[in-house]
Amino acid sequence: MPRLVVVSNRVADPRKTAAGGLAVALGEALNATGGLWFGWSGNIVEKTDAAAQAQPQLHVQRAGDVTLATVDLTQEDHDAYYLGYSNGVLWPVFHYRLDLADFDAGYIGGYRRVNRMFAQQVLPLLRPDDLIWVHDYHLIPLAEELRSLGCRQRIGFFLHIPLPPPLIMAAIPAHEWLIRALFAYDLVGLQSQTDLNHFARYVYTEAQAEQAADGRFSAFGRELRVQAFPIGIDVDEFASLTQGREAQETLATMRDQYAKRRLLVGVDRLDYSKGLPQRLRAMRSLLQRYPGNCNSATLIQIASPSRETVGAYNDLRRQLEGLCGSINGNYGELDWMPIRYIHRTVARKRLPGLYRASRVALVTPLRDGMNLVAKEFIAAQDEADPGVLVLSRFAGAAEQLRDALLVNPYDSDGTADAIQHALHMPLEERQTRHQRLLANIREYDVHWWQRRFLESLQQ
Ligand code: GDG
Repeated sequence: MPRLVVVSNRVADPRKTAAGGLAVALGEALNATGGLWFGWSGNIVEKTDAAAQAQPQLHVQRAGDVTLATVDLTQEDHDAYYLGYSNGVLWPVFHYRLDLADFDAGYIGGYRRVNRMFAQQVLPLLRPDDLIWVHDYHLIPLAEELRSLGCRQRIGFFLHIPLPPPLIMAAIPAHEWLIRALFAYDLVGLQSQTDLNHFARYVYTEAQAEQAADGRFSAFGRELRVQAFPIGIDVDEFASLTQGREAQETLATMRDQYAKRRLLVGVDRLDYSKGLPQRLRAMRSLLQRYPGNCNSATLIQIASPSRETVGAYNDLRRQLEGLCGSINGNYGELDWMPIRYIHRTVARKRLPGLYRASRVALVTPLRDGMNLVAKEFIAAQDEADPGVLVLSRFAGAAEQLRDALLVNPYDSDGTADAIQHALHMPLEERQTRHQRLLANIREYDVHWWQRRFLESLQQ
């Protein structure tokens, strides 16, 4: 197996469990080949005259057999590349939120500049037979930049977020440039069949692609393979976290506090793609339409802080605070509140205990590439008495997890009906659904994802 080089916006030390399943899986692949992981250090440096001329300094660190190489960003590059183009244009548009996109013409220059700088910095670290795997929307033009510097190695790209339909994509002024840049890769991986269909429609309608056979597309005078590789979790790692001390402690506390009540759980980054206001409205509708849940059902919603310097995220935070206040104010009792909203990050080791204590998980994004929380909830359940997953049909995970209760998150009454169904589902049906869901996430786990992508890239 050739050496693996991973490039992503951020680099994580794969030996730390806080890093999560993706870092662990990439770390495993990197470890197997003594690989290299390159990306932004997370540091922002002031631009000095000297620094403006010179290339940024490379920080190199060993993590077991893996080399971690990172670079700092200047404030200006960070604002244009990360906040501006990646999270102010690509993130909202790829999640169908044209209303939230900020098409400031200045951002794209920073996006290109940082991609070029990444290419220049990583190039001298490469060996001739390396396999390069680039991750996510921050780095779409990286292969193009590497090719222009003479890089001939195989380069694959995985998009973790959805690829929108052509007419949504076309709202981005540089949409053709972005799709053309994908054609500098040897392989592009997407999360779902839906994303793959969108890509095919785009290249047929907007780029006059000639024909596609077994995932091959020709356009812009080049050929590219595009396939769906739905990402999974490390089911065994998550199941063993569930048996850990922190998770068991959390489970015991939750069971104790909610002994006679029903617990629902939501765990998300505080992001407008996750459908949080709609979820709270569905809870309100549940209390209105099924008053038996008053004084009984509680949703614990963890909303971990994310991208707080982007304006839309602050607006969302205020909206959630208002909704929680009004629902709790209207329905709460001296000893019961329908919503427990926590705007903080909870330790990863505690999450399985919270999932296991909950009868129902609400995973209701308006659009999501995959959604790993849905899979973590399944992995953490007690097979003898499992909880029920209520899942948005707009999450990539809905293509695989057909035994969840699929909902339209924009329809708060319909979602409330599904929650009521979930809360009262007989044990036998819960077990049957859970067995099938668990079999699915076991078969398509994160190791499968990583292996399939790399095998395909090597072909
Ligand atoms: C992108 C795509 C795709 C969340 N809050 C806390 C916490 N988390 C962890 C969860 C889960 C992860 O973060 C979130 O993963 P998701 O898949 O749900 O969503 P994104 O962050 O948007 O990820 C997504 C994914 O990439 C992978 O390809 O599935 O569609 O948008 O693991 O558990 N972890 C801890 N505390 C928290 O408060 N420790």
